[in-house]
Amino acid sequence: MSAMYKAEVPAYGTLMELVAEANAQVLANDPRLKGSLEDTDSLDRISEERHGAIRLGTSEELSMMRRVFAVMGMHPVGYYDLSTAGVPVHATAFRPLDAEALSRNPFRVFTSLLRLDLIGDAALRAEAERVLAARRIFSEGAVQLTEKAESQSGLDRHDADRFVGEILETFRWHDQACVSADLYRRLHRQHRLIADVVSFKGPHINHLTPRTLDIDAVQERMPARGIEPKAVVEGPPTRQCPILLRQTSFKALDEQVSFKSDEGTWTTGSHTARFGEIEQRGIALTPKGRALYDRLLDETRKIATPAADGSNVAEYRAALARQFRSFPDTWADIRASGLGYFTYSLTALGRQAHGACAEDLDLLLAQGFVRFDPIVYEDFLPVSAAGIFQSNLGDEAVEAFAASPNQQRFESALGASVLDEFAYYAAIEQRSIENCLRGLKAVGIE
Ligand code: OOG
Ligand code: NI
Repeated sequence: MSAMYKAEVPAYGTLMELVAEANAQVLANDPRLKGSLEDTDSLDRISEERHGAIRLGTSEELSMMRRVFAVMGMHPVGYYDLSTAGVPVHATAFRPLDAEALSRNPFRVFTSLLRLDLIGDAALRAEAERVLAARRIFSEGAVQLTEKAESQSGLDRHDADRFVGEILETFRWHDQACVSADLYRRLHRQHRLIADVVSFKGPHINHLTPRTLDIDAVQERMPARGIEPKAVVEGPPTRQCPILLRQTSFKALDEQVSFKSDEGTWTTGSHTARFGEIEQRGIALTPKGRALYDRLLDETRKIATPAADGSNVAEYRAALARQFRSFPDTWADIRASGLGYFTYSLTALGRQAHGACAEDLDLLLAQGFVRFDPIVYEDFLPVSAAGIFQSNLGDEAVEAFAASPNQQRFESALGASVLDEFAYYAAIEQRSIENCLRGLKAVGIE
């Protein structure tokens, strides 16, 4: 998919080069970071994609997509409602779940489902529904191999290769629209995103996102390489202890497409959908930490809401930095205030310790028997996601829909429930604590 996307969107290839350069520079300047990444991540894959995104039109497409991702060990985590931000979709992210699976495949797909129920114009809604109902986004082969994987719990090497080839077709770009220029225009006038989802044969991957070790550097260097970044980096400000997720993108490109007229002739037009993004991840926050994050971000945006034209970037950045001074910025403080999730493990000392009280974690930490490390946030942020959507849907003002999250409806379309991300991180933390305590008991500490 990466190779396909680079070939289709050359600016994305340039972004990948920029990321690789910036990452190499960070590693050259910081041998300690390099050492720790060597221990925990595969360094040779450091600059590779960590996520991508697609937008689906119907519940049938979403539930089939869930089955397809399940074949690849990717499962729906989290529910994101973007209606309040003026984007008529709700979403989840498909991703591997446990640490081992994530280290083999750290790739996620942010998957949105269009909400035609938020569209006021009933006639247009019916027309869009009709177009969507007629399309098939999966090849016969993809469906057959998915069924085969389900019935025999997996695929052999040969079938797995065929499966990847078939599924890749679903994510491919089609420059021939399946609607007329007139219908495209009407959908577009209703909302650009509706035109993007309804007008084409399939849910083209709309961006891929490599991991960067220095998002500020890449953001700054984009213009010199001829790519136009969105106005601001989404998420928390630059910090000593990174939290959650920071992301930015280059603006979607105008691409040539063609529309079919009733007489069967093709007319040329253009469509803006595809872009490139970069991300940098930090610690997963507890509900308390997340509430603090949401409050500080909200206060920042009351002072300065980032304007699409970049006119108040300096003001927004200053407000963000100022507000986030109230978010503790050492791992010890973040832990002590119960704001973040950590894994705990026995130190060399702990592995041979005698005479400690094995129930008091704080004491064990103070005695140097146990250490703690931040758990990386593997999910997404609705306000940031809305910012990424917006900057790639054009710069005109957006109407906000009334808040109408509907997780139940999303899950019924999906045909499964989504995993609660907080429960997921809490369980990893809890398991690590239990392992530590068991380890201490094993060396005779009660
Ligand atoms: C998805 C935007 C959300 C992210 O990184 O938060 C996203 C889209 O534009 O379809 O990918
Ligand atoms: Ni993204």
